[in-house]
Amino acid sequence: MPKTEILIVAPIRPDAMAALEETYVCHHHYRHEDGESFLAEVGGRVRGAVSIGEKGVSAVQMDMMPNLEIISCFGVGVDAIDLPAARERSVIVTNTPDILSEEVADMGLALIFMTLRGMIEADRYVREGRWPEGGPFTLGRTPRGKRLGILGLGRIGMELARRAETIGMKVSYHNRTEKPVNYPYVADLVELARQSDVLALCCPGGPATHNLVDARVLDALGPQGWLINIARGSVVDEPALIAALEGKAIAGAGIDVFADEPRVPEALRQMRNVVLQPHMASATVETRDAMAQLVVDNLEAHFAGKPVFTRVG
Ligand code: NAP
Ligand code: 8YV
Repeated sequence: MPKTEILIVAPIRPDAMAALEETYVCHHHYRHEDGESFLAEVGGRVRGAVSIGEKGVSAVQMDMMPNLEIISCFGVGVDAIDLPAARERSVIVTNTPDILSEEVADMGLALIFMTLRGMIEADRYVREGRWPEGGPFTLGRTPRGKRLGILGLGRIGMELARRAETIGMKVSYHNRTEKPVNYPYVADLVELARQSDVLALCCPGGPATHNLVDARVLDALGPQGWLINIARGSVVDEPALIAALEGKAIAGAGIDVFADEPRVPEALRQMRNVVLQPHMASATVETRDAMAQLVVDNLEAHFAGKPVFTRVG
């Protein structure tokens, strides 16, 4: 029987790629400068696509793959996939929830520490040999006793909440709907920011959350407040964030995700009260391997005529 043909929008982990190569004819979209011409050439034969959170699959690309049955996404966030277009075309979309939640929450906690304790700046202080002359480094702030507001108390938000509790933070949250949890629910995001010392973003990206964190939210967070973003860059009005940091309307920020990745505004890169990470909250060998295996498993289940493991929607 001829092998099923799939599109690889972006490569995933080596073992998973080897498994995909063995089972399918893989068309490597990312290897082609002119991806559209490449898709025009192979798209008609493609029945499955592997993509990653940052790249997704557009409606135009789906149109170029009229026999597409499934998009298996490496990542839990599917905001880059045109979901309505997939639904219209009866294309199944799968993602990689749960298995990355703890890793991503760890990054949230690490960003809280690194930001409040000024650890990256302190590291520079030592490396640049400024310690002998400069003496003790500027004191940081403790997270203990501080109020953590979580925007998006889902799988990742809950893991962050648990971690924050263990270091003595007081957690409250905002979602569109209240959850049966012991953390106080705040129905209004501006109010949550007002009641928080640290505001951590853990919600999905996409149109519903676009620029949800704007100047009003940042003003409410206030000059003693920190913003942590492990969600998506699109959730924050980035120019407003830069203005808030420059004007000391907030104290600092720890940011893993940006509006136009991998480009990060020069202004943010120059700030000393900001900790920046290159979208790597889930980026450990163990977690990325588990995510990649789930991508493979979802494809395998689908093409074996079985239900997929983690269908979106
Ligand atoms: P999840 O379990 O679906 O949780 C999302 C939470 O956000 C839910 O509690 C949801 O509650 C809330 N939410 C959704 N839309 C909202 C809105 N418009 N306003 C307020 N709250 C809203 O998702 P998850 O698995 O925790 O993942 C969350 C997101 O983290 C992903 O979608 C992805 O963008 C991001 N992520 C980032 C990285 C990274 O590398 N930095 C890694 C993994 C995931 P309601 O439905 O009640 O509103
Ligand atoms: C990954 C993510 O960076 O799961 C997500 O939504 O953003 C991250 O885990 C990405 O999807 C894989 O490149």
